[in-house]
Amino acid sequence: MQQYLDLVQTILDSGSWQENRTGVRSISMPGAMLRFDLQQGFPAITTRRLAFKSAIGELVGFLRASRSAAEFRALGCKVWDQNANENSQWLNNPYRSGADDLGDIYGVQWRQWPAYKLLDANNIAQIADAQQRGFAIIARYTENGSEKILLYKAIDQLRQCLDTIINNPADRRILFHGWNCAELDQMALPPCHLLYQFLPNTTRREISLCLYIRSNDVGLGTGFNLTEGAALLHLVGRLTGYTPRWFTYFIGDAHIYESHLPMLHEQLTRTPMPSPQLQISERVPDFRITGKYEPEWLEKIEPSDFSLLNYQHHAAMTAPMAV
Ligand code: UFP
Repeated sequence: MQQYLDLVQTILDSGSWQENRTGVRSISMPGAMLRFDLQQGFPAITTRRLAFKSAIGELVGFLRASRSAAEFRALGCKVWDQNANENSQWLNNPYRSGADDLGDIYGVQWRQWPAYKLLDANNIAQIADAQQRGFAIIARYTENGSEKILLYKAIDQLRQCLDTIINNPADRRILFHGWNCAELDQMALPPCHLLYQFLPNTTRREISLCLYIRSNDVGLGTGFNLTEGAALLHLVGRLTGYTPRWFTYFIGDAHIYESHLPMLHEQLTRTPMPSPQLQISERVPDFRITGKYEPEWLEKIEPSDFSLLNYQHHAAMTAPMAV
């Protein structure tokens, strides 16, 4: 994980101080990229202890479209508690439905992106096409003398990605997006990691992932987000019969909060240790062994299905999260 330390050093050397909504200043740098060959190991931070179980719990919550901090806690991840129950903007948001509610965050968009179509009632071809794609008619009304039909569908973007990896792996459109502009006002936090693109290589039976993060807290967030992205790529590879290979991680605003500086300065004095390996439990079917495509494992997966083998790391350290 020298790459992580290099990123920290580059931000310290070339970034500049910026104010932001959290009230904790940060040193920020526009644009950064990390790239990992997952065949060389799992991109776990080793210069302090990674909260692996918490990161995996969060990923599993996203896979289940969780929208409650209580659900994340039950999965072993406490990072949403503050955003659900202490973030004053969210507490006053009319869409918040009570304690622990997070709104339509990440997983809701990944698995249930709400999609509406408003069509002219006399356009039979469009209506038939939409229905064939799973849209259901939810209302009819007349506007200026012409009849309109409103249709709705919750789009499972992640499931569609897996289906395409199986049925049309040459496709260059295998991606899912978290940035639903129409619903940003209904989320405790607009998504940071927001664009995931899968790139299967049928010749080598390898699959890669490009992930774009608009805003990344390099002290606390990056280690977490790297773990989740790499674990997701491993899981998608298992369910579709591909070996996970390149994980490319793009950051828009790469920043270090002032309160994280002592922790990161200490990490820079430490020598990274060899990367661990990720193991997904045997109960999760390997497409290459069973020959059966079982995407329902996206919801059946449990945090305990992921383990980190041979994880060596320096002493644990922590710093406060800026909320
Ligand atoms: N943040 C991350 N990764 C995440 C996540 C949040 O780094 O997965 F959900 C950090 C980035 C930033 C803050 O420091 O949380 C979000 O604030 P903003 O929306 O103002 O960018």
